[in-house]
Amino acid sequence: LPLFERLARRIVDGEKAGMEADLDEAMAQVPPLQIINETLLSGMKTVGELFGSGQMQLPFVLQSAETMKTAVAYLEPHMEATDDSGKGRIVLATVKGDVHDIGKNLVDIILSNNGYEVVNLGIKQPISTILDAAVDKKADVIGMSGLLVKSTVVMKENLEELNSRGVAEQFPVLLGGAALTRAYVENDLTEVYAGDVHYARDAFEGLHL
Ligand code: B1M
Repeated sequence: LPLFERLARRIVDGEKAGMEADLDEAMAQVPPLQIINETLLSGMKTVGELFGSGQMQLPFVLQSAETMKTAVAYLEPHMEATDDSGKGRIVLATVKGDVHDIGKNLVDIILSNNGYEVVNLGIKQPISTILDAAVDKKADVIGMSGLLVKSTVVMKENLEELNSRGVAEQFPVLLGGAALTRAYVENDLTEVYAGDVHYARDAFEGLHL
């Protein structure tokens, strides 16, 4: 297969052996972020489709996810970072009950490389932990990620909890993840939350916001 198709195929097949050489070759042609966005994410998209249609079983999805993480970790030191720092601080987490973290970690990488301080709490984080960290670290923004449909409900509950704790005005919230839609966030969740709440389709929109 040609290089970029081969790299996407590696994500689908969960095939790490020899991947670094392919990534080096790809980086000689295009920037690392472009490799992630155009090649590796298209591999993950295929994985999602195969899994969703029952053609791929969970252990193989996990292998693909591990391969994706290895590739991103290899590319990250080669990404261009901006000189400016101290633009602001975000506490970032995958919500309670949800283990998906590849997208959240991409958001972390992109924000960190663009002058923001990211406090990445990891996966399955209850709102109490997220809020404690936001207060403790004096965060400017709370970011929540979730990929399961049930996570969209958790996000709504989380916003209600922030409201009832009286911190909505203090913490604007950024939300992202495959199960969310812009309409749900902008119509339903802005109704619920007394502070600012925004939807980011991808890590770059998150950065822009
Ligand atoms: Co899961 N999984 N999974 N999975 N998995 C999905 C989400 C699913 C859509 C697959 C499918 O059925 N087609 C489906 C959810 C269906 C639903 O809820 N209706 C699903 C399921 C069902 C499950 C399990 C329940 C399976 C099971 O156990 N039977 C289980 C859930 C366990 C749990 O969470 N409690 C499960 C487990 C797993 C693995 C562990 C095997 C693995 C995750 C490994 C990991 O993350 N460490 C996994 C994977 C890899 C996927 C798919 C295939 C790919 C997800 C991914 O990494 N995409 C996924 C299919 C899909 O999403 N279509 C699927 C790449 C990533 C870069 O995209 O995270 O969307 P994403 O991030 C994007 C944007 O959304 C945005 O930026 C990123 C791009 O720039 N973004 C933000 C994300 N967060 C943001 C936050 C922001 C801003 C932007 O600001 C704060």
